[in-house]
Amino acid sequence: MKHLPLATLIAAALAAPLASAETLNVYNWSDYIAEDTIEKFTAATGIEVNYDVYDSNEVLEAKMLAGNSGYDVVVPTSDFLQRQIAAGAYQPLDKSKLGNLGNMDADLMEGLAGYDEGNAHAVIYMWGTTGIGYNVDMIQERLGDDAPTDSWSLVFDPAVAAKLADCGISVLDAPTELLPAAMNYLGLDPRSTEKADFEAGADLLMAVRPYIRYFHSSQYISDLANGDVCVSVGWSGDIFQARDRADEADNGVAVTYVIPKEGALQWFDTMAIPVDAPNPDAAHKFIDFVMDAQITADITNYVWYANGNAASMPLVDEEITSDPGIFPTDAAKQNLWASKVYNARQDRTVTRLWTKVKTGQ
Ligand code: SPD
Repeated sequence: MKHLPLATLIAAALAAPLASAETLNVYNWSDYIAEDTIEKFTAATGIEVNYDVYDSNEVLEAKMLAGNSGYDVVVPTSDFLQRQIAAGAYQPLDKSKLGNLGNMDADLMEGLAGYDEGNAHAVIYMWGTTGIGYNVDMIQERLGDDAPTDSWSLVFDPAVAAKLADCGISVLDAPTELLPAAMNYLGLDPRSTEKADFEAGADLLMAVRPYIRYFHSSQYISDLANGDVCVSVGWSGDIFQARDRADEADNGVAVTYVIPKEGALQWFDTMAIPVDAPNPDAAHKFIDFVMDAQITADITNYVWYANGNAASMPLVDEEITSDPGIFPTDAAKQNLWASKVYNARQDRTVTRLWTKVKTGQ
Protein backbone atom coordinates (compact mmCIF):
# COMPACT_ATOMS: atom_id res chain seq x y z
CA MET A 1 0.00 0.00 0.00
CA LYS A 2 1.22 3.43 -0.85
CA HIS A 3 2.03 5.59 2.26
CA LEU A 4 0.63 9.10 2.15
CA PRO A 5 2.52 11.97 3.82
CA LEU A 6 1.24 12.87 7.31
CA ALA A 7 0.21 16.39 6.18
CA THR A 8 -1.99 14.88 3.48
CA LEU A 9 -3.68 12.53 5.95
CA ILE A 10 -4.32 15.40 8.40
CA ALA A 11 -5.75 17.58 5.63
CA ALA A 12 -8.03 14.74 4.53
CA ALA A 13 -9.22 14.12 8.09
CA LEU A 14 -9.99 17.82 8.57
CA ALA A 15 -11.84 17.99 5.28
CA ALA A 16 -13.94 14.88 5.92
CA PRO A 17 -16.64 16.39 8.17
CA LEU A 18 -17.11 19.27 5.72
CA ALA A 19 -17.41 16.94 2.77
CA SER A 20 -20.10 14.93 4.52
CA ALA A 21 -22.10 17.94 5.82
CA GLU A 22 -25.64 17.95 4.46
CA THR A 23 -26.35 20.77 2.05
CA LEU A 24 -29.43 22.43 0.66
CA ASN A 25 -29.52 24.55 -2.50
CA VAL A 26 -32.07 27.35 -2.41
CA TYR A 27 -32.93 29.61 -5.36
CA ASN A 28 -35.04 32.60 -4.33
CA TRP A 29 -35.88 36.10 -5.52
CA SER A 30 -33.35 38.79 -4.59
CA ASP A 31 -34.13 40.95 -1.54
CA TYR A 32 -36.66 38.40 -0.34
CA ILE A 33 -35.50 36.91 2.96
CA ALA A 34 -34.59 38.14 6.44
CA GLU A 35 -30.92 38.65 7.23
CA ASP A 36 -30.81 35.75 9.69
CA THR A 37 -33.23 33.17 8.19
CA ILE A 38 -30.55 30.99 6.61
CA GLU A 39 -28.25 31.24 9.61
CA LYS A 40 -31.10 30.18 11.92
CA PHE A 41 -32.02 27.25 9.64
CA THR A 42 -28.46 25.96 9.70
CA ALA A 43 -28.26 26.40 13.48
CA ALA A 44 -31.54 24.47 13.90
CA THR A 45 -30.80 21.63 11.48
CA GLY A 46 -27.05 21.48 10.83
CA ILE A 47 -27.82 21.75 7.11
CA GLU A 48 -25.57 24.13 5.19
CA VAL A 49 -27.36 26.28 2.61
CA ASN A 50 -26.15 27.47 -0.78
CA TYR A 51 -28.36 30.45 -1.49
CA ASP A 52 -28.67 31.92 -5.01
CA VAL A 53 -30.99 34.66 -6.24
CA TYR A 54 -32.83 35.73 -9.41
CA ASP A 55 -35.22 38.53 -10.28
CA SER A 56 -37.30 37.07 -13.08
CA ASN A 57 -39.79 34.22 -13.40
CA GLU A 58 -38.56 33.66 -16.94
CA VAL A 59 -35.03 32.98 -15.69
CA LEU A 60 -36.32 30.51 -13.09
CA GLU A 61 -38.60 28.87 -15.65
CA ALA A 62 -35.76 28.29 -18.10
CA LYS A 63 -33.83 26.44 -15.39
CA MET A 64 -36.84 24.42 -14.22
CA LEU A 65 -37.79 23.32 -17.73
CA ALA A 66 -34.21 22.44 -18.64
CA GLY A 67 -33.92 20.26 -15.52
CA ASN A 68 -30.83 19.38 -13.48
CA SER A 69 -30.80 22.82 -11.90
CA GLY A 70 -29.29 21.38 -8.73
CA TYR A 71 -31.76 23.37 -6.64
CA ASP A 72 -33.79 21.87 -3.79
CA VAL A 73 -36.16 24.76 -3.12
CA VAL A 74 -37.28 27.42 -5.61
CA VAL A 75 -39.85 30.21 -5.44
CA PRO A 76 -42.02 30.44 -8.58
CA THR A 77 -44.96 32.84 -8.85
CA SER A 78 -48.33 31.06 -8.99
CA ASP A 79 -49.02 31.38 -12.74
CA PHE A 80 -45.54 30.17 -13.67
CA LEU A 81 -45.87 27.45 -11.03
CA GLN A 82 -48.97 26.09 -12.76
CA ARG A 83 -47.27 25.89 -16.14
CA GLN A 84 -44.18 24.29 -14.64
CA ILE A 85 -46.25 21.72 -12.72
CA ALA A 86 -47.91 20.79 -16.00
CA ALA A 87 -44.43 20.29 -17.47
CA GLY A 88 -43.55 17.94 -14.60
CA ALA A 89 -40.99 20.28 -13.08
CA TYR A 90 -42.00 19.82 -9.42
CA GLN A 91 -42.44 16.89 -7.08
CA PRO A 92 -45.50 16.53 -4.86
CA LEU A 93 -44.90 17.75 -1.31
CA ASP A 94 -44.76 15.11 1.40
CA LYS A 95 -47.16 16.80 3.79
CA SER A 96 -46.28 14.37 6.60
CA LYS A 97 -42.98 16.29 6.75
CA LEU A 98 -44.65 19.71 6.96
CA GLY A 99 -45.83 20.00 10.55
CA ASN A 100 -46.28 23.76 10.22
CA LEU A 101 -48.70 23.52 7.31
CA GLY A 102 -51.56 24.29 9.70
CA ASN A 103 -50.08 27.79 10.16
CA MET A 104 -51.02 28.75 6.63
CA ASP A 105 -53.99 30.97 5.81
CA ALA A 106 -56.70 28.60 4.54
CA ASP A 107 -58.31 31.18 2.22
CA LEU A 108 -55.04 32.14 0.57
CA MET A 109 -54.04 28.49 0.15
CA GLU A 110 -57.42 27.85 -1.44
CA GLY A 111 -56.66 30.68 -3.85
CA LEU A 112 -53.34 29.05 -4.66
CA ALA A 113 -55.17 25.75 -5.28
CA GLY A 114 -56.52 27.41 -8.44
CA TYR A 115 -52.97 27.09 -9.79
CA ASP A 116 -51.92 23.91 -7.97
CA GLU A 117 -54.81 21.54 -7.41
CA GLY A 118 -55.08 20.40 -3.81
CA ASN A 119 -51.97 22.45 -2.95
CA ALA A 120 -50.07 19.33 -3.93
CA HIS A 121 -46.79 20.96 -4.98
CA ALA A 122 -46.33 24.31 -3.28
CA VAL A 123 -47.03 26.55 -0.31
CA ILE A 124 -47.29 30.33 -0.31
CA TYR A 125 -44.11 32.18 0.56
CA MET A 126 -45.04 35.86 0.18
CA TRP A 127 -47.57 37.80 -1.86
CA GLY A 128 -47.85 41.32 -3.15
CA THR A 129 -48.99 43.65 -5.88
CA THR A 130 -47.34 45.23 -8.91
CA GLY A 131 -47.80 48.98 -8.67
CA ILE A 132 -45.89 52.23 -8.70
CA GLY A 133 -43.18 53.61 -6.45
CA TYR A 134 -42.28 57.25 -6.75
CA ASN A 135 -40.11 59.98 -5.32
CA VAL A 136 -42.54 62.39 -3.69
CA ASP A 137 -40.48 65.58 -4.12
CA MET A 138 -39.24 64.95 -7.66
CA ILE A 139 -42.79 64.30 -8.86
CA GLN A 140 -44.11 67.39 -7.07
CA GLU A 141 -41.37 69.54 -8.63
CA ARG A 142 -42.21 68.36 -12.14
CA LEU A 143 -45.98 67.89 -12.03
CA GLY A 144 -47.13 70.07 -9.12
CA ASP A 145 -50.19 69.41 -7.02
CA ASP A 146 -52.10 67.86 -9.92
CA ALA A 147 -49.65 64.98 -10.30
CA PRO A 148 -51.71 61.82 -10.97
CA THR A 149 -49.91 59.89 -8.24
CA ASP A 150 -52.83 57.54 -7.69
CA SER A 151 -52.96 56.45 -11.32
CA TRP A 152 -51.11 54.47 -13.96
CA SER A 153 -51.16 57.80 -15.87
CA LEU A 154 -47.91 58.55 -14.07
CA VAL A 155 -46.26 56.02 -16.38
CA PHE A 156 -48.70 55.33 -19.22
CA ASP A 157 -49.75 58.87 -20.18
CA PRO A 158 -47.08 60.06 -22.64
CA ALA A 159 -47.64 63.73 -21.69
CA VAL A 160 -46.99 62.92 -18.02
CA ALA A 161 -44.16 60.47 -18.62
CA ALA A 162 -42.38 63.01 -20.84
CA LYS A 163 -42.13 65.37 -17.88
CA LEU A 164 -40.54 62.64 -15.75
CA ALA A 165 -38.00 61.39 -18.28
CA ASP A 166 -35.21 63.55 -16.85
CA CYS A 167 -35.55 62.17 -13.31
CA GLY A 168 -35.93 58.59 -14.55
CA ILE A 169 -38.72 56.08 -15.06
CA SER A 170 -37.89 52.39 -14.56
CA VAL A 171 -40.12 49.47 -15.40
CA LEU A 172 -39.97 45.81 -14.37
CA ASP A 173 -38.57 43.48 -16.99
CA ALA A 174 -41.71 41.39 -16.58
CA PRO A 175 -43.78 41.14 -19.76
CA THR A 176 -46.60 39.09 -18.21
CA GLU A 177 -47.16 41.92 -15.74
CA LEU A 178 -46.54 45.06 -17.80
CA LEU A 179 -48.67 44.18 -20.82
CA PRO A 180 -51.74 43.38 -18.66
CA ALA A 181 -51.21 46.61 -16.68
CA ALA A 182 -51.16 48.58 -19.94
CA MET A 183 -54.22 46.69 -21.21
CA ASN A 184 -56.07 47.45 -17.97
CA TYR A 185 -55.21 51.16 -18.30
CA LEU A 186 -56.77 51.11 -21.76
CA GLY A 187 -59.98 49.68 -20.32
CA LEU A 188 -59.28 46.19 -21.64
CA ASP A 189 -59.44 43.02 -19.53
CA PRO A 190 -55.94 42.60 -18.01
CA ARG A 191 -56.51 38.83 -18.09
CA SER A 192 -57.36 38.82 -21.77
CA THR A 193 -55.31 36.50 -23.95
CA GLU A 194 -56.47 38.05 -27.24
CA LYS A 195 -53.59 38.92 -29.52
CA ALA A 196 -55.20 42.27 -30.38
CA ASP A 197 -55.32 43.18 -26.69
CA PHE A 198 -51.67 42.28 -26.15
CA GLU A 199 -50.85 44.42 -29.19
CA ALA A 200 -52.86 47.36 -27.84
CA GLY A 201 -50.95 47.12 -24.54
CA ALA A 202 -47.64 47.00 -26.40
CA ASP A 203 -48.63 50.04 -28.49
CA LEU A 204 -49.31 51.99 -25.29
CA LEU A 205 -45.92 50.97 -23.92
CA MET A 206 -44.28 52.00 -27.20
CA ALA A 207 -45.84 55.46 -26.83
CA VAL A 208 -44.07 55.99 -23.50
CA ARG A 209 -40.96 54.00 -24.44
CA PRO A 210 -38.87 57.14 -25.16
CA TYR A 211 -39.33 58.21 -21.53
CA ILE A 212 -38.41 54.88 -19.89
CA ARG A 213 -34.82 54.86 -18.69
CA TYR A 214 -34.52 51.11 -18.15
CA PHE A 215 -36.23 47.74 -17.79
CA HIS A 216 -34.94 45.87 -14.75
CA SER A 217 -36.53 43.97 -11.88
CA SER A 218 -34.25 44.62 -8.91
CA GLN A 219 -32.00 47.62 -9.59
CA TYR A 220 -34.86 50.03 -8.89
CA ILE A 221 -34.74 49.39 -5.15
CA SER A 222 -31.42 51.15 -4.68
CA ASP A 223 -32.08 53.67 -7.49
CA LEU A 224 -35.34 54.83 -5.92
CA ALA A 225 -33.70 54.94 -2.49
CA ASN A 226 -30.83 57.08 -3.80
CA GLY A 227 -32.98 59.39 -5.93
CA ASP A 228 -31.46 58.00 -9.15
CA VAL A 229 -34.91 57.29 -10.60
CA CYS A 230 -38.15 59.05 -9.66
CA VAL A 231 -40.77 56.49 -10.77
CA SER A 232 -40.61 52.70 -10.81
CA VAL A 233 -43.20 50.19 -11.83
CA GLY A 234 -42.29 47.61 -9.22
CA TRP A 235 -43.29 45.04 -6.63
CA SER A 236 -44.88 46.33 -3.43
CA GLY A 237 -42.32 45.14 -0.87
CA ASP A 238 -39.39 46.22 -3.02
CA ILE A 239 -40.68 49.80 -3.06
CA PHE A 240 -41.13 49.71 0.70
CA GLN A 241 -37.55 48.44 1.01
CA ALA A 242 -36.45 51.44 -1.09
CA ARG A 243 -38.34 53.75 1.26
CA ASP A 244 -36.75 52.04 4.24
CA ARG A 245 -33.24 52.32 2.80
CA ALA A 246 -33.73 56.04 2.10
CA ASP A 247 -35.01 56.55 5.64
CA GLU A 248 -32.03 54.71 7.10
CA ALA A 249 -29.60 56.66 4.94
CA ASP A 250 -31.36 59.84 6.05
CA ASN A 251 -30.69 61.17 2.55
CA GLY A 252 -33.80 63.32 2.22
CA VAL A 253 -35.41 60.99 -0.36
CA ALA A 254 -39.10 60.26 0.31
CA VAL A 255 -40.43 57.19 -1.52
CA THR A 256 -44.06 56.10 -1.64
CA TYR A 257 -45.82 53.04 -3.07
CA VAL A 258 -49.28 53.20 -4.61
CA ILE A 259 -51.69 50.60 -5.93
CA PRO A 260 -53.10 52.65 -8.83
CA LYS A 261 -56.82 53.38 -8.71
CA GLU A 262 -57.35 51.58 -12.04
CA GLY A 263 -56.17 48.36 -10.39
CA ALA A 264 -53.10 46.15 -10.20
CA LEU A 265 -51.88 42.58 -10.40
CA GLN A 266 -51.95 40.60 -7.16
CA TRP A 267 -49.56 37.67 -7.19
CA PHE A 268 -48.41 34.82 -4.94
CA ASP A 269 -44.87 33.52 -4.75
CA THR A 270 -44.59 29.92 -3.62
CA MET A 271 -42.01 27.45 -2.33
CA ALA A 272 -41.69 24.29 -4.40
CA ILE A 273 -39.27 21.38 -4.78
CA PRO A 274 -37.92 20.57 -8.27
CA VAL A 275 -38.62 17.02 -9.38
CA ASP A 276 -34.89 16.26 -9.54
CA ALA A 277 -33.89 18.07 -6.33
CA PRO A 278 -30.72 16.50 -4.90
CA ASN A 279 -31.94 16.72 -1.30
CA PRO A 280 -35.75 16.67 -1.07
CA ASP A 281 -35.67 15.75 2.60
CA ALA A 282 -33.72 18.91 3.48
CA ALA A 283 -36.03 20.85 1.14
CA HIS A 284 -39.05 19.76 3.20
CA LYS A 285 -37.20 20.74 6.39
CA PHE A 286 -36.50 24.19 4.93
CA ILE A 287 -40.08 24.77 3.78
CA ASP A 288 -41.38 23.66 7.17
CA PHE A 289 -38.85 25.90 8.93
CA VAL A 290 -39.98 28.92 6.91
CA MET A 291 -43.62 28.13 7.73
CA ASP A 292 -42.84 28.60 11.43
CA ALA A 293 -44.89 31.63 12.52
CA GLN A 294 -41.95 33.58 13.94
CA ILE A 295 -39.65 32.84 10.98
CA THR A 296 -42.26 33.99 8.45
CA ALA A 297 -43.04 37.08 10.54
CA ASP A 298 -39.32 37.91 10.65
CA ILE A 299 -39.17 37.66 6.85
CA THR A 300 -42.22 39.88 6.35
CA ASN A 301 -40.90 42.39 8.87
CA TYR A 302 -37.64 42.55 6.90
CA VAL A 303 -38.81 42.47 3.27
CA TRP A 304 -42.14 44.33 3.65
CA TYR A 305 -44.16 41.69 1.77
CA ALA A 306 -47.40 40.17 3.01
CA ASN A 307 -47.22 36.43 3.63
CA GLY A 308 -49.61 33.48 3.54
CA ASN A 309 -49.04 32.42 7.13
CA ALA A 310 -52.04 33.21 9.36
CA ALA A 311 -50.20 32.23 12.55
CA SER A 312 -47.47 34.78 11.83
CA MET A 313 -49.80 37.78 11.62
CA PRO A 314 -49.82 38.69 15.34
CA LEU A 315 -46.00 38.77 15.13
CA VAL A 316 -45.88 41.10 12.11
CA ASP A 317 -45.16 44.77 12.82
CA GLU A 318 -48.29 46.90 12.98
CA GLU A 319 -46.63 49.39 10.64
CA ILE A 320 -46.82 46.65 8.01
CA THR A 321 -50.22 45.12 8.75
CA SER A 322 -51.85 48.57 8.75
CA ASP A 323 -50.30 49.75 5.48
CA PRO A 324 -52.80 49.62 2.58
CA GLY A 325 -49.93 49.31 0.11
CA ILE A 326 -49.06 45.95 1.67
CA PHE A 327 -52.49 44.79 2.83
CA PRO A 328 -54.87 46.48 0.36
CA THR A 329 -58.18 47.90 1.58
CA ASP A 330 -61.38 46.10 0.62
CA ALA A 331 -62.04 48.85 -1.94
CA ALA A 332 -58.60 48.42 -3.52
CA LYS A 333 -59.05 44.63 -3.53
CA GLN A 334 -62.01 45.05 -5.89
CA ASN A 335 -59.61 46.25 -8.58
CA LEU A 336 -56.89 43.65 -8.17
CA TRP A 337 -56.57 40.95 -10.76
CA ALA A 338 -54.91 37.55 -10.57
CA SER A 339 -52.15 36.28 -12.84
CA LYS A 340 -53.29 34.57 -16.00
CA VAL A 341 -51.50 31.45 -17.19
CA TYR A 342 -50.50 31.76 -20.85
CA ASN A 343 -50.19 28.85 -23.23
CA ALA A 344 -47.15 28.51 -25.48
CA ARG A 345 -48.67 30.50 -28.35
CA GLN A 346 -49.77 33.36 -26.10
CA ASP A 347 -46.37 33.30 -24.44
CA ARG A 348 -44.64 33.67 -27.82
CA THR A 349 -46.84 36.66 -28.66
CA VAL A 350 -46.06 38.32 -25.33
CA THR A 351 -42.33 37.64 -25.68
CA ARG A 352 -42.24 39.03 -29.23
CA LEU A 353 -44.12 42.19 -28.25
CA TRP A 354 -41.95 42.65 -25.18
CA THR A 355 -38.78 42.51 -27.27
CA LYS A 356 -40.29 45.17 -29.49
CA VAL A 357 -41.13 47.38 -26.52
CA LYS A 358 -37.72 46.98 -24.91
CA THR A 359 -35.78 47.66 -28.06
CA GLY A 360 -38.20 50.45 -29.00
CA GLN A 361 -38.42 49.21 -32.59
N1 SPD B 1 -37.53 41.24 -4.44
C1 SPD B 1 -38.53 40.23 -4.40
C2 SPD B 1 -39.50 40.37 -5.49
C3 SPD B 1 -40.46 39.25 -5.53
C4 SPD B 1 -41.36 39.41 -6.66
N2 SPD B 1 -42.02 38.27 -6.97
C5 SPD B 1 -42.45 38.23 -8.28
C6 SPD B 1 -43.85 38.50 -8.48
C7 SPD B 1 -44.19 38.33 -9.89
N3 SPD B 1 -45.50 38.65 -10.17
